[in-house]
Amino acid sequence: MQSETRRKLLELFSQAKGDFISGQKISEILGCSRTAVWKHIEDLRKEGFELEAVRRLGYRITKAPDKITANEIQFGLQTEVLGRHIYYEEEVTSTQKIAHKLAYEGAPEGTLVVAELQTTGRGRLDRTWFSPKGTGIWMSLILRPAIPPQKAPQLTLLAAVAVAQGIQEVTGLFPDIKWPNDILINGKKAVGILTELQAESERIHSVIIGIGINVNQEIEQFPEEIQRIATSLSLEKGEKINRAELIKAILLKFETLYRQYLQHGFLPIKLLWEGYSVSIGKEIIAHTPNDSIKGKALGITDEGVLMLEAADGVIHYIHSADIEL
Ligand code: BT5
Repeated sequence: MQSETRRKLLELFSQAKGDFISGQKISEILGCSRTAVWKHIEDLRKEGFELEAVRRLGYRITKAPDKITANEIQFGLQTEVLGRHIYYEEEVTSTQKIAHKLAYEGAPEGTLVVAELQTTGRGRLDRTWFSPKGTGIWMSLILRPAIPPQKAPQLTLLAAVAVAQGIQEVTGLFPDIKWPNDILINGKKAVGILTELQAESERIHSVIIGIGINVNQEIEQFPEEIQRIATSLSLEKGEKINRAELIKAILLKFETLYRQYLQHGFLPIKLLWEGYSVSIGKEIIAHTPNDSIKGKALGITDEGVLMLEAADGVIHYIHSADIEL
């Protein structure tokens, strides 16, 4: 099916919100014959959509497939900017890499790169991010905010809140955020976020927000070295979760928070972030590339920097570290 026709058809079903649409109406809107409509419906079935067909009433979608192609994500997506351009691949090295290239070539704000499998998914400091096929969400979002480069880390925290809110809405689970970029469920890591910049000294060209979410993995699907620290949403929830639904929810939360941020600054985001934080008020150890500092996490500054009070009363301002709880 031509992608434009398919997009229109999915849009129609999306607007119908689960109600039937008559074959007649579909053929009028798509500008094709009833036989062609029937063929399009068969194509959707082959792609994994479940459709009900009832004489005189028409067709309705009863279940969307657990795929995360542009169509599945855009089907019912309520955002205006985020995810309006989607670049989907079955297999990539890293969605970050592709997003960097697209951003450099001028891709518009909100462009989303998403893949079923990453062969060399990466974390911070060139660490590996395990991204097995078909079980998780591996995506990178291109933003072009008019903010100074030093404020970009705030967007990591904003992303964490958006993902936490999205997870909470779709699964009912209660996520915790571990500063700066991990989301934990019941103490285990389910999400990692990686923020990268294309910038000059004073000006951001683009921010690439990489989000990795373990959605439907079983525990054996994690490499042994992370089985004790990692989890997936389905393991915690006890049932499989539709990935496209989760992406849509996260994009909508993200867009709302991002608008607030651009209009009112970081403070509203900070307050929401604190509501999810597990580290604040606790004794923690911050491992930085040169040092490990033990102390009490007092909170984050208005810039998103972690404040740590060491035993000698000195307050350390931590811009980037791994936190041990
Ligand atoms: C992160 O790094 O947590 C950021 C991860 C970002 C991944 C996304 S996926 C889409 C986009 N494309 C990419 O290539 N990356 C982004 P960090 O805080 O450095 O944590 C990395 C550490 O988490 C590793 O050293 C492992 O210990 C652990 N880890 C690796 N894969 C994991 C997984 N799937 N689930 C939980 N923990 C994992």
